[in-house]
Amino acid sequence: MLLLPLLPVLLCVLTVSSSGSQTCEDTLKTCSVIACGRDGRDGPKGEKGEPGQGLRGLQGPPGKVGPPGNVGIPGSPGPKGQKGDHGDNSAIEVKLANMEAEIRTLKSKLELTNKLHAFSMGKKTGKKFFVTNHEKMPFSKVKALCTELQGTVAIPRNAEENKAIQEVSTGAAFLGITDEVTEGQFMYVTGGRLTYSNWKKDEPNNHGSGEDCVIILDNGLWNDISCQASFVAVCEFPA
Ligand SMILES: [Ca+2]
Ligand SMILES: [Ca+2]
Repeated sequence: MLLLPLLPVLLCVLTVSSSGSQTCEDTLKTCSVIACGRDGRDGPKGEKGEPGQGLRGLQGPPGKVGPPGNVGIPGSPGPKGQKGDHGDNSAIEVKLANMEAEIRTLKSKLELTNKLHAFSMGKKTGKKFFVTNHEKMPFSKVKALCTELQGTVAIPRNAEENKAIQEVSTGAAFLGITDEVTEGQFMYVTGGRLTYSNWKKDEPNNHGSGEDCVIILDNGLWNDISCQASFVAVCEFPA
C-alpha cells in the first residue's frame, strides 16, 4: 500500500534508464515528476516538509507519589470563644440536703435523750433537777464541772429540794453555798443570802483553820467544811 504513491516515479525511473536514445525532454512529456538536469547532477534541496500526521501514543500511567513536603509555619490564633456556662451546683445542693437530713436526725435523737434523762431523774414539769456522777472532788472542781455542763452546784431552796439532793447523792455532797466573802455570812454561789437552811446541831462552827464550804450529810443535815476537802459533786439544772 505504501508503494502506491511512489509507483509513477518508479515507472519513470525505469523508463528513463531503459530508453537509451530517448532524451530527458522526451521522457519529461510522460513523467512530470522527473526534473531534467543539464549536466545530470542533483537538484537543489527541497523545503522541509510538514510534520507527519501519525497517531499520538496513549498517555502513560501516573508517576510515583513524591516525598512529603516540609512542615509549614503555625497559623495565627483563632478568635476568642464565647463565655462558658456557670458550673453545676447540683453536687453542693446534694451535700446541703444530706446535712439537713443529718441535723433533723440529730435533733430527733437529742429530744429523745432529754426525755429519757428527765424520765430517769424522775423530773417533774416546772421543777429543777439534780445530777451527780458520784465522784468526790474539792469544791473548786465541783464548781468548774457544773459550769462546764451549763449548770450550777446544787442549792436546796426548800425542804423538798433538800430531800431530792439527799436522795441523788451517794454520801456527803457539796452545796452551792459559802461564807468565803464574809465569815459567818453564808451566800448562794449564784448570789443572795440564804432563804432556807438545814444545819446540823452546833453547825456551822468554822472549825479548825476555818470552814467556808457546806455539805449535805447522808441524813440531809448541813455542816460547814473545808473547801479543799473532797465530797460528791451534784449539779442542778433549771426546769
Ligand atoms: Ca466559814
Ligand atoms: Ca463545821
